[in-house]
Amino acid sequence: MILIGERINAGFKDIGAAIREKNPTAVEEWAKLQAERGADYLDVNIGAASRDPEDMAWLVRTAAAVVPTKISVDSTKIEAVQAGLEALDGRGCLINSTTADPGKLEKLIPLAVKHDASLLGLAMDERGSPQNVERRVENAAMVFMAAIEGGLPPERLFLDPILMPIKFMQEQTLNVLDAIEQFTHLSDPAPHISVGLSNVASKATERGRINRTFLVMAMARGLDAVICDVMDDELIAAIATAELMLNQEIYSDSYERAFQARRGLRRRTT
Ligand code: THG
Repeated sequence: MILIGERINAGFKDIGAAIREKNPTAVEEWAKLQAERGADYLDVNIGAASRDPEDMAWLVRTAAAVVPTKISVDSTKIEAVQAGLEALDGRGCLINSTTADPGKLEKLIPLAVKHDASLLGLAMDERGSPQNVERRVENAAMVFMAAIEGGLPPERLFLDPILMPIKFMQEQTLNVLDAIEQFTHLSDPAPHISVGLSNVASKATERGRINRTFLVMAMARGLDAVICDVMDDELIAAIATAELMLNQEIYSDSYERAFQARRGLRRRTT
């Protein structure tokens, strides 16, 4: 699994305040904590409240200064994405995200190519969030074809079927699982398939259990990347175990430690 740490997001109070005050402390701390837990990418999101691309440049620079981890530049605004990419030092990064909207594709695909970045495409379009499997597959296929034509190979493309809160849109959870499986048939090798995991448990009780259970089910259908709370040890253990079930890793009695070692995972002793 490709793990993308969700925590540097203005939706969290400490990060929102850090951005407003340009105080790097909380951002640096969460960058280090998530990197220590083996995150492959740090998702960096300035939130809906900020319109200023310079906020994204600051947030990316602040996180990237303290860890070598790749950055997922998360914004719906093209100007903010561009500012984030320009603030980076050429390390691998992920543009999060485009939609199937042709106006976005024609700007963001060349931007990904220019910066050697990967690109995440949400399976939605100008008409909004998809309510069924067919619309998700249609939008994902649109992103996929535009990416290939634009020079981005499947290995640099992530498709996101748009996971919604089970509390409010219960029937969409199953649609997301079906869409994931459909996405795996787009090409061989398939593009990466990713979700924003914590969406599913939004406003629910038992958030941890809902997140963990959905993730394992989604891995069985072909999910190979996830934006999630990498500090959740039970979630990480479930991922390590699911990788065994899917025959992606060889069984050993110490498979959890092997998983952690592969990721260079360290625990803080202080
Ligand atoms: N797809 C893609 N990118 C995404 C998402 C997605 N980026 C943002 C989001 N969705 C993924 N990140 C989060 C981060 C936090 C939460 C959910 C998704 C979250 N926050 C708490 C809540 O909503 O209850 C509130 C935070 C707090 O405790 O203050 O759950 O789907 N490509």
